[in-house]
Amino acid sequence: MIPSENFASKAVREAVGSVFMHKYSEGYPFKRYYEGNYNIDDLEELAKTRAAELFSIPDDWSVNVQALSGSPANLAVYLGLLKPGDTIMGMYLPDGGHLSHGWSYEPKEKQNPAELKYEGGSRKVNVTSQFYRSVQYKTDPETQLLDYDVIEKIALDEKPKLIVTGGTAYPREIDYRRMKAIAEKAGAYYLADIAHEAGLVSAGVNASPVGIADVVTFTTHKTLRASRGAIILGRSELMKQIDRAVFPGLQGGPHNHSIAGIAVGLHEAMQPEFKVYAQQVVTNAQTLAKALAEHNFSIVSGGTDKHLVLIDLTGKGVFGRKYARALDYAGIIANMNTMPQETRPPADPSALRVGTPWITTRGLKEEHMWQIADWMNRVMEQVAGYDSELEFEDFDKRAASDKELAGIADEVRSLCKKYPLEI
Ligand code: DSN
Repeated sequence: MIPSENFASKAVREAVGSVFMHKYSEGYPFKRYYEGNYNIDDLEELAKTRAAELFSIPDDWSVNVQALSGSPANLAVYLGLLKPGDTIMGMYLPDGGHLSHGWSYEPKEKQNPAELKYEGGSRKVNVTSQFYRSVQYKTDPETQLLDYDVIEKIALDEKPKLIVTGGTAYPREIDYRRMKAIAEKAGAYYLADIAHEAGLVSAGVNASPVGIADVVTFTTHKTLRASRGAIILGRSELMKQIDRAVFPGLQGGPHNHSIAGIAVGLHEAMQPEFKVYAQQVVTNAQTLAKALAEHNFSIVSGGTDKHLVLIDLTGKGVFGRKYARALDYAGIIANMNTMPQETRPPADPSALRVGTPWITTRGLKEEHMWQIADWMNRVMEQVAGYDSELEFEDFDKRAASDKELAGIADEVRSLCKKYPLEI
């Protein structure tokens, strides 16, 4: 139930394991540095054409399918459009942003919750904070939503060269038109990173930033359910520089087998059944959020518009790290996560993140979300009874031999057997 994961079809997996893995093809279609690339040229063109069609790009936009994954895709956009030292502005990582949106921090820094701008710290853990100056916007402390007036004020004060939206744990839709207007006022490029929701956007279940933002990046293996990789869509006049940043700026030969898997996955996402799947992903996540709330779990932002649910565990006494491990012993794989107004360390944060892309691929529907919420509640009730002072290693040992958790794992296994992964 990790929201950034999915299970790709046999056809996608066969494409990734195909002979396309053997060929070097530095360059772009029909302009390669190596001979023997006729089939590779056709393959890359096919992937680009399918991406353009699926995401309905305007005539003056173009596509790059060579970036190896989401972080390299974002880095290519920065390398193509910015100079080292320019200011980028993204969402604060603990509120749900992404490392590649300029993350750095100061160890043991106490955050002032009322301060909605974050200027980073000396630990420039991501390359994007080493090469660029980074300022970040936080979510509103009350609503846990983006506050566009605050973002506008920060943008006008800081005059970033590029503003980026998107991330890994923000469960709500983003107002792309408002963000573009803010970027224009501040004189910034606007990059919409839709890695998490690309499949939902392609299916029309979530709004699309294509044609609104200047550039759109996304990974291809999350809700989009293709193979691992990334796609960059953007205004053609900018894509010239971004293409050069991908190759030769950051990479050598593209991973043609990944591009093959992407081309197959894009074809699958064009089928009517994928739209049904994408809608069910969101319906399942919304049902899960509702069912968890009925078990007195606090849901960040009160719900979800997408495929993921962020659970605030501060009222439960068992936080993300221990709860995720206990769920694992009960057959439910999720991940610990930070949350808005986070006060705990990233390695032992306050929240748990769950998602529905993979379980929906299995065929699970609303009634199963109630069952899963019930299991998650039973796990919480069980481990809330442990001594709260237990160190993680001792907690782990106790959970590993907990018969209640093992019993839930048996129930999970029998549901999974009824809904095998066989697309
Ligand atoms: N690692 C991804 C996630 O889990 O959200 C983002 O890159």
